[in-house]
Amino acid sequence: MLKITANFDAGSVVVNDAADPAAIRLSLRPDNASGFKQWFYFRLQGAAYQNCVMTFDNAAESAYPEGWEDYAAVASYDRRNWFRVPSSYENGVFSINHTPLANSIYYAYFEPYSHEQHLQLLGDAQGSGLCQIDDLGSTVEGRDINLLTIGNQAESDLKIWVIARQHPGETMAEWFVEGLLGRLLDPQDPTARALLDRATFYIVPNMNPDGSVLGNLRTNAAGANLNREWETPTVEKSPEVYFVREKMLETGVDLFLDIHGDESIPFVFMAGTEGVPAYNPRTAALETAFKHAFATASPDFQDEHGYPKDAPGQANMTMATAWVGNRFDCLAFTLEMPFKDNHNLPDDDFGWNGQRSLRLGESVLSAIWAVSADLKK
Ligand code: GEM
Ligand code: ZN
Repeated sequence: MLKITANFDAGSVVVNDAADPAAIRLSLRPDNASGFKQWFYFRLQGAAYQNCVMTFDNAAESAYPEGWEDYAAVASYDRRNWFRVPSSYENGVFSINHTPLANSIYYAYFEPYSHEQHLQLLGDAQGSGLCQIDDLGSTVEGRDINLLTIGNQAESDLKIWVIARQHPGETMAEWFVEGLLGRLLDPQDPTARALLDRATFYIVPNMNPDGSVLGNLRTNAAGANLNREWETPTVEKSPEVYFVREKMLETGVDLFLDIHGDESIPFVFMAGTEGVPAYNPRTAALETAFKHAFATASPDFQDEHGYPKDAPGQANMTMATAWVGNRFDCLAFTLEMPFKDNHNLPDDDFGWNGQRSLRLGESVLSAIWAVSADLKK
């Protein structure tokens, strides 16, 4: 007898019929308070050595239907090691075709990053002795909005802000922060040590802990897409943005990174602030230098594929990178990692995953170091 459940941290699926392993009929579940859907994460029990065909009948209604093209779901027996499983997208139906080798297996849209892992990340960071944890306020459901401050906070320090996972289904963003933090807090790492001599880092590892636990793709518990709240955030609808933005206005910002995942484009890429009013040749030169240094530090980064450039003055100013880059006239990027794989360096077994996100987070410190001497206005 098969059983499919999702009643756990970040679990999300609608089960229509799980009687026949060859015809398991599922649907994508919408975010708790909005229509966005694409994230799924569920447990299948009782199917050892049975060929299972799991179909999502509403995949064409997902937030990014092109995200199913050339995409494969991830699976795990132990919730630590995740691998890609045979998947296909035809006539609006996304299908997973897999024969589990044990009676308990998990399937997900991408390698999860649990709330327990998030709390452990905070604990480990504080345990380094180099990191101060501050509570900036509470989320819609009353979880803590935590800021990690790393550095001497000297008045002359560069203020480097990194936020991640405004969109909770983009779990690669928090894997990335784990990598960045691990290197930044390594007292043996020369780049980290030299950076902390001239910069204080302000890092929010998860901007959307409620949406993460709820198994949402794009919104917080109140149905807000946090990356559209940066012009007029409110404590009621988008406290996560409201309190972080308040703190930024207090500290100032010399460099800003907003870490995301992209459903459709099979590459690692960045989007800058070319469309904001304050954009100028200095920022343009810094963007070029940063991306060159990043591509040198990590063969997983590239600048050929990505989002279309915004026309001058046409940026969406409700987005974090646009609002911060403009308000502080600073270098600011949205960094995107793929739900699929990096086609420049494909891995057929794992695709893009947590560990590659973590290593990219380590590498970004080299790019920050490369431009750090030129960041002060
Ligand atoms: C984007 S992130 C910002 C996109 N920026 C530009 N210049 N197009 C969003 O918020 O919709 C995609 C994502 O969520 O990762
Ligand atoms: Zn995003």
